[in-house]
Amino acid sequence: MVKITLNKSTLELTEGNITQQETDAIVNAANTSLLGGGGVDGAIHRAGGPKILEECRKLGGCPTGAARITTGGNLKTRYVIHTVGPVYHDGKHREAELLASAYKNSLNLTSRYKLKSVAFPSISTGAYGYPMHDAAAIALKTVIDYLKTHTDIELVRFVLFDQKAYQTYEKALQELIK
Ligand code: AR6
Repeated sequence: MVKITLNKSTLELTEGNITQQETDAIVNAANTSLLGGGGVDGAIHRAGGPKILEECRKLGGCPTGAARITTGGNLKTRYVIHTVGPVYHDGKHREAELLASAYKNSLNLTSRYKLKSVAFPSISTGAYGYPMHDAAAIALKTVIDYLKTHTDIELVRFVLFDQKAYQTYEKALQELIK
């Protein structure tokens, strides 16, 4: 596990499963329908039970780069923040801007709900095909910039699903803070 301090907040990288996190909120890498899917999305709905989908249905979808919030259902977290990352084409379709937006809007919701801790998966790097190192640099930079200018969130944790993802984030973080 890697931990760095920014102002009074902690940014953490850990290898693990997002559905097991006890942070106030966890973030879901959803699609624009908000009606479920595979990957992290499937795992969250399976572990969290039907209440999450029930609330999602009432939201009427979510544009790419935006974020919405629901109950955490049966999960250990109070809230699930659903955000939609971009599908990666060639890097020339506003992918970087939309990915940063997905993180920024999720952090804005965390603040608006006065939550102290939030856990993110590596958005867009599975089914949506975003190259992991580029995505990690954008994710980390967006969170670091946010924590430098907002002091309300005490902990932002990245939960990376395997060792390779973890090591890629660790390298991207070193490059950003050196
Ligand atoms: N905990 C943490 N990370 C995970 C977990 C987990 N339980 N499961 C997978 N990952 P993906 P996307 C990692 O495909 O690329 C869905 O069908 C995974 O290894 O879940 O944003 C949605 O409905 C990868 O690095 O999300 C959308 O249609 C990362 O999480 C679409 O996939 C993201 O992979 C979204 O695609």
